[in-house]
Amino acid sequence: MVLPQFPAGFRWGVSTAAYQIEGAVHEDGRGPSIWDTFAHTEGRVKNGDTGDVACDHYHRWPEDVALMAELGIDTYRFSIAWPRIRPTGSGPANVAGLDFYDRLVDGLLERGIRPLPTLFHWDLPQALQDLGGWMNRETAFRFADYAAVTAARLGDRVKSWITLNEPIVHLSYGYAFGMHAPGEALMFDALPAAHHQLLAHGLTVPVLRAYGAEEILISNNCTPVRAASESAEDVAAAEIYDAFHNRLFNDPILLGTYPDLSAVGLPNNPVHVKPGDLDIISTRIDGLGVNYYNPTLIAAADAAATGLPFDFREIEGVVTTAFGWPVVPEGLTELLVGLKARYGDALPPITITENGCSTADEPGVDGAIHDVARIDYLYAHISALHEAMAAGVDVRGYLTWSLLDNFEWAEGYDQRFGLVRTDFETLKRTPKDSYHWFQSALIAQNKD
Ligand code: IFM
Repeated sequence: MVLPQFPAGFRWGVSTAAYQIEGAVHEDGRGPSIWDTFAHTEGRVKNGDTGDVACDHYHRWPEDVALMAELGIDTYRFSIAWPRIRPTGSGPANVAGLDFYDRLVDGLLERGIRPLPTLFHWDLPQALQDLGGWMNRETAFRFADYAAVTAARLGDRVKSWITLNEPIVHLSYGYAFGMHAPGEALMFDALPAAHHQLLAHGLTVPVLRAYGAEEILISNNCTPVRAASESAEDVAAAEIYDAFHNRLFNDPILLGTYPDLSAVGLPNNPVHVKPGDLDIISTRIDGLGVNYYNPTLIAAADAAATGLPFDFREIEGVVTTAFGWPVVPEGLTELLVGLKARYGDALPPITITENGCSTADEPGVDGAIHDVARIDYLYAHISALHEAMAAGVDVRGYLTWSLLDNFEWAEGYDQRFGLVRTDFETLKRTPKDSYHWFQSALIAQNKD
């Protein structure tokens, strides 16, 4: 399975997130985050798993960086734990927390790997949640403060930043439906948490530039939305879902406007949007991070029964991952071509900041992990990405989720997304077959 050739300078990498891999939750002055609280609340996470130890990356990062160097990637996307830097969400910075990321950044640069930190991957300091979390407008300003102290320390070496990871997932799972921390089930009343995340993003862009950032992105989870039938009801429901999942976070940033949500009875000028906010939110960025996993099939729903104006339908006739997610590589081409059609010149260059699959892989009798399904998945999705580029979409890099099997949020340690197996008893890392395949693919890409 030989990949098509990508342009010189195309970036290849892996992505991770702090709470999912670091562990060491009580070390060096780190404060509690909403995920510590949530995971330690009975019944919230499968098997009672927590991120207390995770992959112990906090201590084993040199081994992990060595694995990345051996893999041959040029970019590593990780997240910085806000509660390590500002343990109570505001007040003085925790120097030991900054020291950790300082060492990691130096370790990456020594190996020729570009650090690409995300400033928020869902681990809000619990102290800020106690004041309302993202429902409170003030959190946006606390985020910009935290970004400033972090960039002041790392900005001489870190030139590329991601502000937020998947604000739609944090909004919907965390604040609307309650399946993730902080566990609020506010349904449409959660919308201020969307706006305040967007405001945090916009406020942070000039802060990062002031500390030397050359490239600023946001990572949005995007899905091509398909209607379950051609009926006017299903098509209208699919449009509403598209507005929520994709446009709620892309439109304000790229166009400076919110999608029209009046079809579900929501006001177009809600009180939480203050004059001038959309100008801040639409401050120019240098790239859009796209996290793609699968398309979504939508039918009309009886809102009175479910509380939602759309119904999720299964995509039939396709392979699924261990998570049960449909594997639809051409959905990535469809998504990227669709983004280009929707935003035109307003669309900055794209980096795929996440794409990958969970597989139920166990070591074979030979001790190796033959995760053929992941190799098939990666090959097909990277090829689909190449097709989108051939169709004129400007894509600059591909980062797979994830380097290591890790803490998969409410699923605990049950879903394995890594190129490298983590034994959660011994914390031993074992590169899987997909790691070796990706390594050979990168050698082939870089042969000239
Ligand atoms: O593990 C998550 C990640 O934190 C955010 N994007 C999706 C991944 C797989 O569910």
